[in-house]
Amino acid sequence: MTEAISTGQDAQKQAAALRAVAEVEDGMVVGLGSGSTATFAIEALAVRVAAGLRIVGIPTSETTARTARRLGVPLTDFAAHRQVDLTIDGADEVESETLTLIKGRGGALLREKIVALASTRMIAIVDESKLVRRGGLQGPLPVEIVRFGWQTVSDRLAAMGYRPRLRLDRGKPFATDGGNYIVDCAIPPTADLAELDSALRSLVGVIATGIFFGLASAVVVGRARGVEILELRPR
Ligand code: A5P
Repeated sequence: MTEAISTGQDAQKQAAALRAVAEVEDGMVVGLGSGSTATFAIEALAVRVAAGLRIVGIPTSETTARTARRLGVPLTDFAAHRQVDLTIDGADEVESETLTLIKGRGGALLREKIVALASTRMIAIVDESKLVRRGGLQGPLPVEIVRFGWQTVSDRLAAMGYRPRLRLDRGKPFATDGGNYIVDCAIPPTADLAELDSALRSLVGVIATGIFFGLASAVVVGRARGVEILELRPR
């Protein structure tokens, strides 16, 4: 029997996931995030479901839907449930002061945002390496764009100075679950993320950006010595 070796980072992801899953209550509609940290949450949820917890999940990607089905977490969709009680999802970066998230480097983006927007609460779960002072500077900002004329959308982003690069998968354009493309952009270090999100979304052909502004109600951070919960301080 082989056993996966849990790295320190994985242990932190798993600890954050377990803490967030403790917030799930009987009868909830739960948004199921995408990525390695969210997978730990689905696994923890599956254990609770096997023990009798009654919930239904709305997956944020086809990969997540497959994982949930394999583990026995019942799924639903927006046709049956318009409102999600609690979404638990990972993030690529978390601004520790504002709880603004950068997401989408794993390729699930638009669906994650739709589920987050439909959620009463969203808990982001991360290991401590994801915490930053300013978001969008540790890596590119994913921007989901339509396929038709993507070159022209990309040209306009380039003219605005964002140095877009079409994301590739084995030499071909990477397609999201919705069949769209992603361009990874470089953003200026001084950019106001809320304004940038709005400016990018105003371009015809841009569908969504990886800036999740005002969506996380809390962030659970797995740290070497346990978990920390970040919530916005009242202004
Ligand atoms: C998926 O595209 C992303 O938004 C993920 O939430 C993000 O990439 C975090 O993934 P990990 O938990 O694997 O780091």
